[in-house]
Amino acid sequence: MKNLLIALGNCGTQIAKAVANSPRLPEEALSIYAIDSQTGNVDMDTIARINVIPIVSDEKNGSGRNRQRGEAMYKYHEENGAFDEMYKEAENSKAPVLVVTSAAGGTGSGACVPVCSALLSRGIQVIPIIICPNMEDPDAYHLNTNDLLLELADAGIETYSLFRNPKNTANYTPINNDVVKLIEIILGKCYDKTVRDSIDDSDLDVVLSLPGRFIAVAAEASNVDNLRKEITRKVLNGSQPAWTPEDSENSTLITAYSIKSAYADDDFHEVFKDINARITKAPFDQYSNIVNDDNNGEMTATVIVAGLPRGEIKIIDSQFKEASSIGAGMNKSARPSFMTRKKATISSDTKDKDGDPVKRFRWK
Ligand SMILES: Nc1nc2c(ncn2[C@@H]2O[C@H](COP(=O)(O)OP(=O)(O)OP(=O)(O)O)[C@@H](O)[C@H]2O)c(=O)[nH]1
Ligand SMILES: [Mg+2]
Repeated sequence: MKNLLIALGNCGTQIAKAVANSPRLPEEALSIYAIDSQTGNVDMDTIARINVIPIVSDEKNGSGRNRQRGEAMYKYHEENGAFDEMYKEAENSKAPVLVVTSAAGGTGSGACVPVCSALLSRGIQVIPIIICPNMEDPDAYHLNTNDLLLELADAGIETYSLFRNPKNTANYTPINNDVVKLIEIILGKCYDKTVRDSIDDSDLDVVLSLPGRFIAVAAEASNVDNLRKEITRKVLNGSQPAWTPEDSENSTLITAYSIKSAYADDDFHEVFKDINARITKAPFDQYSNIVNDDNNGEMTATVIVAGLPRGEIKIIDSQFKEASSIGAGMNKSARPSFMTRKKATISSDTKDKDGDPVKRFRWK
């Protein structure tokens, strides 16, 4: 059985492309759908691997960063059957189905809740991976983000993952690769078989069923000390929000650690000791995958911490200071009634060449 990833909007589509390049996530293991209101993001390579569903709707491509419009476009195409095949595939996929999108835009952020709800209503476990704006991004990004998180909670999403975009750069390659890593880890593609402690699908099922936010990171280095520093840096200061010692006191956490090195059973404690020091109350449960393998001198480690609180959001002052209107201080003058007899209407009776009505979506 395959896993399924549904990518939304521009950000989602870029991440889908990075996922498509992962040797750990080949076509036989993972089906990928990308849904966006722009088709310019898609090249021939992408089309070969990714099922692209355009939700272009009218002459105004995109959503104008308007979540309601993103949602309306998704629902319109849903009603017309555009996602029937994807939903069928989701029903026959290995759980969980992953949905990846930025929170800040219109198309992906607006489509995310209807996609998740459609899957949940079919009894499918769905985990959203949400790319949040950084704290310096414009208010409109944060308004969209906050609305999305609230609506996901209302829709019944319990387990989820959040990333925070970097400041002062639009180079998304590193963070997109971090998302790819998370996907590899949570789909169980980083755990080699071993006769020692191991993490299997049912262990992952427990970890990913724990309500709350989870993080998943991977690191590699050529010695224990560097591996410890690198994995600790990625957990505490990486693209996924970390947690405070108080958060760990107040949360029921489950952890899953993996290590592959020549002396993995000896290195295990050392590599994760700084991360463990941040978990002040012992986790409810802990899984580990320990592989003794020389691995050509490279050492690799992964961490999942599940059950975390959401973390910081930016509260936006909703008192907008509107500019005075173009007609401020003016009154409408009267005019002869014959001039208002004609009113603008939107006709919906366009026909195609066979005489069938053309259904057109219009944003009013
Ligand atoms: N991590 C990451 N963030 C991205 C990427 N592309 C855009 N973003 C961020 O995503 C947010 C904008 O969302 P988009 O995904 O472009 O929006 P959309 O879903 O296409 O919606 P529209 O507003 O209709 O274009 C901003 O915060 C960008 O910084 C990407 O490839 N990776
Ligand atoms: Mg877009």
